[in-house]
Amino acid sequence: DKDLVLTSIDGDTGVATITMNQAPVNSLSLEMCQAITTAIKEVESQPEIQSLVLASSLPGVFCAGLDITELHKPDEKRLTDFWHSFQQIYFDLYGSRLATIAAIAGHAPAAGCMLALSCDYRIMVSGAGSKKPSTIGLNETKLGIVAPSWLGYQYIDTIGQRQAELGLSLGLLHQPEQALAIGLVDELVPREEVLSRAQAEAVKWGKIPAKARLASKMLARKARLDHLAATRKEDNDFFRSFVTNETAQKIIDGYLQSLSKKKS
Ligand code: CO8
Repeated sequence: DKDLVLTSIDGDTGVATITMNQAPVNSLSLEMCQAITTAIKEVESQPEIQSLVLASSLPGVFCAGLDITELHKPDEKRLTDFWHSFQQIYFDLYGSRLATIAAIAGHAPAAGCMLALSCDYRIMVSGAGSKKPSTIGLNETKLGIVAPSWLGYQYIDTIGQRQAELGLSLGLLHQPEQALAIGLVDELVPREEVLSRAQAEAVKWGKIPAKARLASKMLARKARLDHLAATRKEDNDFFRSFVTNETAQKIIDGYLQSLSKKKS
């Protein structure tokens, strides 16, 4: 069995790196969500580790978002488990005691953007000189689906109400320079520097006194995390009824076909 996620720890700096490793696009299947959660928990269980980089082993993609095949003609039980495991990443990553740095060296649409938003700091590959720059954003509305409220609030809390309203309503996927301009990412660097810059940034964050750093993070995030914890089941019920609806199924079916036709 291939590892969906690879974890490494730099013995000198104490920085952990979790690398998503599911070709072709690191889409979030049930198993991928579970593997990410397991990896975060394993790192967190090591008290000497203070910071974590989230990266991708794929050259042009950070994470393509939810695995759309999970949403297509789903089995009810699996769909429930799937959404539960996606919510779990939000709890584990957005609420992590670790300082978390996203190394975004490729596309990060929808739930891929959610992974980045769940980190404390985002470093993205620059678009300069690239014919097909990577993009990041919440494109759900373009697909006729809607981001869950907790993801919408991560967006609002990060880039502010106006930019989030525009981005969510229009389903915008931002090129790197634009993502930097609206505060969706914090830094742009050339492709070959994304990982090393993220690891260096993780060293810096790891040196901040951990209790004070975590308390500050929770100041901004705890109410959101508590809200989802209190409404987790309703959120799952809403998701299932939305996705299993006939109209949504038609959209998902069409989108899957358009994705796999793209190549030919
Ligand atoms: N899920 C499953 N398979 C996917 C996905 C995905 N999200 N994305 C791509 N694939 C598949 C393609 O179908 C293709 O398969 P095949 O080789 O069999 O034809 C393969 O991966 C490679 O894809 P591409 O050729 O498109 O790869 P590129 O490197 O050219 O492009 C991109 C990479 C830019 C990531 C592109 O694949 C893309 O745009 N993917 C779709 C991204 C997207 O729209 N994701 C949204 C997912 S929905 C989501 O996350 C919503 C969260 C909230 C949902 C709430 C619901 C109620």
